Amino acid sequence: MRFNKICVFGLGYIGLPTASTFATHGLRVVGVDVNPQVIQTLHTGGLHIHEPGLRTLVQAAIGSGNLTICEQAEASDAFIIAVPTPFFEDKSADLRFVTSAAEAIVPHLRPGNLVILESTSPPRTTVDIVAPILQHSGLVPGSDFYLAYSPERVLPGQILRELIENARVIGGVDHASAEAGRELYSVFVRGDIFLTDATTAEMVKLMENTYRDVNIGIANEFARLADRFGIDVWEAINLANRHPRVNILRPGPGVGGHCISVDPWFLVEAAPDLATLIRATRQVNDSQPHYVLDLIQRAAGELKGRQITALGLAYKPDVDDLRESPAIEIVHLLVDAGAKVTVYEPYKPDAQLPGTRTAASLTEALQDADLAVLLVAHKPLIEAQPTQAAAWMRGRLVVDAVNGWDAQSWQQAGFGVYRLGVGKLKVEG
Ligand code: SAJ
Repeated sequence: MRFNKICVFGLGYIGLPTASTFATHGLRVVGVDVNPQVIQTLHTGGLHIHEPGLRTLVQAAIGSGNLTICEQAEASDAFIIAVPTPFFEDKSADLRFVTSAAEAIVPHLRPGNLVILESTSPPRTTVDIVAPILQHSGLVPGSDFYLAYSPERVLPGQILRELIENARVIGGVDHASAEAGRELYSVFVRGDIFLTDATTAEMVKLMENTYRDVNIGIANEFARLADRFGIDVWEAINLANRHPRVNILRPGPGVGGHCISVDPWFLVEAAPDLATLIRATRQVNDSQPHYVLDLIQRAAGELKGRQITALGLAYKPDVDDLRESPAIEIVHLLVDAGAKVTVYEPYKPDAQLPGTRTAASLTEALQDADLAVLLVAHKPLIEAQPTQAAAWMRGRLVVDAVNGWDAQSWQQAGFGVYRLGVGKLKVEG
C-alpha cells in the first residue's frame, strides 16, 4: 500500500467520518479544519455534528493515536478534500473552500502523492479548477502525482454504514489516478468500486441528487394536482407505484438539506440553456413551503394572532440537521403572517428561531395551541396521540404536511384535519 498517511480537509458530515474510518483501519490521518471551534470541540472530546455511531468512531480513531486533528495540513501520501460547496445568493457555486484546500496542499505536494476531491462540485471542477491550482507546486497531475474525483453518496443518519457498504465511483484525470484512488478506498470500502474519468464522476454525483430532486418535485406537483381534483395523492401514489416501472417519491413541505436542494443548481449554472427541467423542478420544490402555508391558511383562515405550533424543524425525519430545512422556512412564513408560533424539534429541543417560542416537549408545544402543523415525520411526532393533543390544545385543527398522522383517529378525537395533497372531498372522509 502506497498511502499510509493521509490528510483530510474538512471535518464535517463527510470528512470526519471518512477520516475516522481510515484511522480505525490503520492509516495515519491528519484531520484539518479551518474552523477553530471544530478543532477545539474535537480536542476536548466533543462532537460538533450529530450522526448515529459517530461519537464512538471518532473516539476510537483519536484513542488509537491514528487520528490527529489540527488547523494545518502536513506532508502526506494522500490528500482528501471534503469541504462544503455552498452556493451564492444567485445560486452559483461557491468553490472558495475547495480552492483554499487545494492551495493548502500545494506546499506539501510530492511526486507520487494522491489528491482526491470528494466535495460535490460543478462539472469539470477537478480538471479546470483544482488541477491548475495544484500545478503551482511545479508538479503535473497525471504525470507526477495522481488526481481524482470521488463523490460521497452516504445518507445522513446512515453515514457510517453507507460509507463502507455503498458502491464507490472514482474518476481519475488519467487511469493511473483512478487506480490509485481504488487502492486508497479499498482500505475500508466493501461495496463495488467503479473507475471512470473525473468529469464523469462529478456528473454522476450531480445526476443522482438531481434525479431525486426531480422525482420529489413531481410528487409535490402531483400533491397540488390531487388537492385541486379532490383526491388523496397518497392513495394515488401507492396505486401508481404498483406499476412495475414506477416509483414516485413522497410529497412534503419541500426539499431541504445541504445536498439535493443545492446540487441541481450546479447543473443549471453550468448549462442554463439546457437544464430547463432541472431549474423548473428547483422552483417547484423551493416554492413548496409557500404551498404549505397556503394550506394552513385554507385550514385556519386569518393567521394573525393565532397560536400555531410547528412540529419538527429538521430537514427530514429522524435527524437533527436543520440546514436548508423547508420546515424552518414555513415557520418564518407563519411568523411573517402574524401568527404566534411555538416550535418543537424533538431532536434539538433547544433550537431557537427568531420571533418564535421554543417548547422543550410535545406537551409544552401543544399547550393552548389553536392549530398544530406537522412539518417533519419524526417518529416521536407521528406517535402523538390525538386524544392527548385534544386535552392540551385550545383549538381542534391540525395540518399534516407529511402524511404522518392517521386522519381518522384525529377526526375521532374531534379535530378538523387538513393534509397536504388531499383534496376537500377526502378530508371530510
Ligand atoms: N424528501 C421528500 N420526499 C421524499 C424523499 C425526500 O420530500 O420522498 C425530502 C426530505 O424530506 C429532505 C430532502 O428531500 O428534505 C432530501 O432528503 P433525502 O433523504 O432525499 O436526501 P439527503 O439530502 O439526506 O441525502 C442525499 C442522498 N442522495 C440520494 O439519495 C440520491 C445521499 O445519498 C447523498 O449522499 C446526499 O444527498 C449527499 O450528500 O449528496
